[in-house]
Amino acid sequence: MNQTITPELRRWIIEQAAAGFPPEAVVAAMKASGWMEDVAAEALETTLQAHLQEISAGQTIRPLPAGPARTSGSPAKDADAAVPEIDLSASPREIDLGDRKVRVLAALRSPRVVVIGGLLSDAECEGLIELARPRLARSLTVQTATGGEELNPDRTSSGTFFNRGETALVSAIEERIARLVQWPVTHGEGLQVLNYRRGAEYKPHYDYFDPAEPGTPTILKRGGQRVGTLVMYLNEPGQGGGTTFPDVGLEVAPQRGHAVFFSYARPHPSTRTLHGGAPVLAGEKWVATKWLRQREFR
Ligand code: PD2
Ligand code: ZN
Repeated sequence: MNQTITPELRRWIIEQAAAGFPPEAVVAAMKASGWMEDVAAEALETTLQAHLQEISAGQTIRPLPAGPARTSGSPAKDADAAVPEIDLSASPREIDLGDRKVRVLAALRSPRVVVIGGLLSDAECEGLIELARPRLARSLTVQTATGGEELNPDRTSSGTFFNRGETALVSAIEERIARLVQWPVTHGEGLQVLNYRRGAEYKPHYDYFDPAEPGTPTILKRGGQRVGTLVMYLNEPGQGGGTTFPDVGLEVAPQRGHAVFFSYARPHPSTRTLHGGAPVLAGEKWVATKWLRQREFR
């Protein structure tokens, strides 16, 4: 079957989303009418991404809620669909963040991935590692079944969290990130620093909280969903340790001071933001991760 996105299908997808149907329901309806699931998910994602771009470019005034129907009185720009975003509208090679100029090394539209060079100086990378080293503990992940935390065998790194603004260095980095991704400092979780030894990895996962898990509503009370991630490389492993995006066959090489940013407007695999930390084959790997929430994270 030739499965192309016709204007009629595009209109239908937008209507479904505008009526408040969740992405899973739209994909299920497309599957029921003969679409293959991955093709349907991709059609949904590209259509909604393009529609959001049109809205922000002022080409249409039609609001488009992604997920639950809008409650009256909420702002015209759909808060649920808003995501952190690096401004690439002028195809910049370099972005001046005030205290530092960074380079745009590569960008992908779907999934939204941007690779940034020179976000952190060598001294900042060293500084974060030395702050984190004495407080490393085996990494926990948020347990969506309960909202608590658990040791996760898929994640063999050690790590620690900093409070937002915990030191002047942490604060300067957080403010630079906020300017880069145009998202308030207050909407970010505390920086997490991770250390992977040889053989350690972080198996592919999504960073958003699974809406189907019973613990998710509790987690979402604090700042809503995660909508974006910035992974910053603090050193260079001898070999391995790239950040992979299996859905699109992308691997970002860990280079000191560089960062990979990705965003996800919906907590759904159609965002194609499945990603992992490939095993470290030689040496060790240090990263700092900033997760961005929909709303203020207190
Ligand atoms: O260290 C990484 O490359 C990595 C990969 C996947 C980090 C994260 N996820 C994360 O911190 O969420
Ligand atoms: Zn991750």
